[in-house]
Amino acid sequence: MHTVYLSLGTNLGDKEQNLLSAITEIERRIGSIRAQSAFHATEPWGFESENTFLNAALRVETELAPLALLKETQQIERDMGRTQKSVKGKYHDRIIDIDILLYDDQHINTPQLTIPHPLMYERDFVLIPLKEILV
Ligand code: PH2
Ligand code: MG
Ligand code: MG
Repeated sequence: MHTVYLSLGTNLGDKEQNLLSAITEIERRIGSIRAQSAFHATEPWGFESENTFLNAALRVETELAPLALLKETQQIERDMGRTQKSVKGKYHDRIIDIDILLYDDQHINTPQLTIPHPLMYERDFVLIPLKEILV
């Protein structure tokens, strides 16, 4: 069993419902949620938008290997209606974003996946929820 920390973010539609739906799908398809932060209203970071965010962090126990976990989080994003992906630091408004922050104490550097998440230490919208649940 592996311990992973995920960051969730949304700035379109019913944001609270988007986080709740993502959490339900994560529990169903990825593993047991061991801890959940509060939902934090945050300003867009790294791009301009009139749509503010709701962000949260989760600690999850999963059997999935890192790339299988990535596939599952991306599938949940698509199933919830996300279309555009961020490319080269160009961000877009989104229904849901699920990012893998930490996977046990592993360091992973592949073209598809970098863990720990390379920008997490620069982002208060990640660090503040994460701090609530980090053990
Ligand atoms: N996600 C981004 C870029 N900027 N800003 C906030 N407040 N919350 C996010 O989740 C977020 C962001 C890229 O995924
Ligand atoms: Mg992201
Ligand atoms: Mg993402």
